Amino acid sequence: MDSIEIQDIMLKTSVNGDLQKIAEKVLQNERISCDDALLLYEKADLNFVGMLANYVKNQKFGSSVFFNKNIHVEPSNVCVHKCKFCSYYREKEDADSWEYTLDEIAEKLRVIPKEALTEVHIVGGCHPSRKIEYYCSLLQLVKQVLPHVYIKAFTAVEIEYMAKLNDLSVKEVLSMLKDSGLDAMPGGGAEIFDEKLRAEICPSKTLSADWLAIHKQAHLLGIETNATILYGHRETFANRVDHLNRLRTLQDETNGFNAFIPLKYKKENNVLGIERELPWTEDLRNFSITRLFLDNIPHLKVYWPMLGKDFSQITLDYGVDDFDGTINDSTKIYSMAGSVEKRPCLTQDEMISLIKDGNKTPVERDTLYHIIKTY
Ligand code: V47
Ligand code: SF4
Repeated sequence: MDSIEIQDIMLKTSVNGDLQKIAEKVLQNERISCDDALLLYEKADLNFVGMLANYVKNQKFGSSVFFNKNIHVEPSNVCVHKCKFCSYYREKEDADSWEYTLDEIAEKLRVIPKEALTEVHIVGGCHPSRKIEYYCSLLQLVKQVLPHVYIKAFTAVEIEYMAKLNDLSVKEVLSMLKDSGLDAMPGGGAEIFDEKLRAEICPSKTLSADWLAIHKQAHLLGIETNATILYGHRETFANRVDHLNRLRTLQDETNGFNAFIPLKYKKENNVLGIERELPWTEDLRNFSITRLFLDNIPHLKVYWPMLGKDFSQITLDYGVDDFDGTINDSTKIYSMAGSVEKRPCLTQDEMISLIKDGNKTPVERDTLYHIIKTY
């Protein structure tokens, strides 16, 4: 559908003149404001934002949907922070804590066929006694065993903790990790930037301004990163818009974010005490509005282990262009919080079929979004 046809449908169906004006902005490629985004969250129905988000996604990428072949390595679930929404962290003494040695990780990596992946994603808890040498050696090890892969590793929260524990600056930590093989950083730890709410749900965690400063420093060093939002807990629509706006503002400055990943709060096995998770329709609205507001972050990613394969397929009609990744049953963060997929794993063929089912074109990419192959 072109922009004139969409405008026509919007004119015939829209009940609200202000929403109509936002649609016009989007269709004319104009940036929408924070007030616009708030109005969309408060008033727009799913079809309205979905049609616009799909239009924007198609303008940018046509029918392409990107995917990559990756595994997650989670070196330890021991963490000094005790975020209230987290179902993953453990004390060292807990029976179900783990602390993989480099040899144990090497063993897992050595059995993976080379062609099965192009990315290793590494995140874990902020471990109180693992020094930076462990993490540098881990990166070197991955590159030694799988020299062809990109490594996307360590949230800003882990980076901040490494700096503190080793008495180094963030710049020094990032430089050491980059020299050891770090290619990109994931977007975790952003949670919600509103300071008051952040202090309630993750009181000891990296401050919002520091999370942003660490990503800015990474961008300045040439390390591309992702960004996330944790939504569906106690946040207001205004909190979501504020979060997106802080990211959009930083991206205007550095252009270092590749992808944005909305992470839906899952309620199992954590102490936040939210009784009802958001309905699926709100997830779709959130993906759509995010696509409309974040006009400068190219990729909008659905993290399917959390939302499930089938639902994730639907998000591809609501602004999402990136279907992360084959995973190979290698992450526990979400299964411990009650995610839809208990043992997340997709073969390349399954991934391709899932994308093709929705009438889209699967495009395999690497971590930095270089195209590997179109199917
Ligand atoms: O920061 C923790 C979230 C994040 C829960 O950059 C929860 O490519 C929902 O950031 N319910 C870590 N979410 C995971 C992450 C990520 C995942 C996939 C891809 C990328 C990427 C990044 O998981 C944490 C936190 O926001 N989280 N607990 C929970 N109960
Ligand atoms: Fe630790 Fe991350 Fe869990 Fe917070 S969300 S407790 S930082 S593992």
